Amino acid sequence: MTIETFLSPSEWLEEATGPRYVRLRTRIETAISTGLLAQSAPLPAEREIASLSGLSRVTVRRAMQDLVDRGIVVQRQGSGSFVSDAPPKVEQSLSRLTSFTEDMDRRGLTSSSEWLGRGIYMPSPEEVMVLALSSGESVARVERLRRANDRPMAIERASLPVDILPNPLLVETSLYKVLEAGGSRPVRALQRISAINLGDEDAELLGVEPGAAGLRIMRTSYLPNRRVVEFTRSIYRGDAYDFVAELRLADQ
Ligand code: 16G
Repeated sequence: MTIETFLSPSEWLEEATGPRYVRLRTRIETAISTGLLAQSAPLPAEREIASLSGLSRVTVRRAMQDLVDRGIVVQRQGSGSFVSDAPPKVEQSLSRLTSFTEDMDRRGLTSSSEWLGRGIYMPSPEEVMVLALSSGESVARVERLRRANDRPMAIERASLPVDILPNPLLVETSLYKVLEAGGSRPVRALQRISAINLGDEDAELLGVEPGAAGLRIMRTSYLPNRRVVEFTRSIYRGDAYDFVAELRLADQ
């Protein structure tokens, strides 16, 4: 199928609900996530999309603007619109303790994970120290490549005390959901962010050139009783996230 036939309304426009520009945006997103439109592929011109879909130019422009705002499509002066080859840019608040799944849901993106490791292991000295493990105690690890709308965003390696996560295999989609079900979802976290250049292996997993810019994020999360519940080392694609912090004058 070509993108032209895909955008010609047989039933898709009437079957979907919501404002028409959202229906068109979703249709284009589907074309991208199913691979009909590859990364960097050109999109038909707005005028052409309007005549293919029977929607007005205003509606098409609005849908395109939304795709551009979400980082899914890029517009180049004089040469038109293209599917972005970067993952959708996600604005992440630095003051809310949320999970990857929740962050993506809130932005209308579908999260998925590829397992890099999951099980009970002998802890490293760093894990023993940060998680305050006693000698001989094992550690639960949940290591994933995380995707948004099928695009790699981050490599995440979470370590937890075994009594908090006795069976890491229970984590299928969201770690925080499993913790919540067990009454041990963290309520506070400290996060340290630093800039890095991606090594060969991480770059390959994230689908970028070796040496590309990335962010290393270390999160230590706590239960209400101040016990450390999670120690996570993540590596994000540098072009995937915008971190936003709200700043206030002291005592305000
Ligand atoms: C976020 C957290 C990570 C946590 C994960 C749980 C950062 C830098 N990291 O990605 O520490 O383990 O969410 O996500 O934000 P999940 O519940 O979707 O598995």
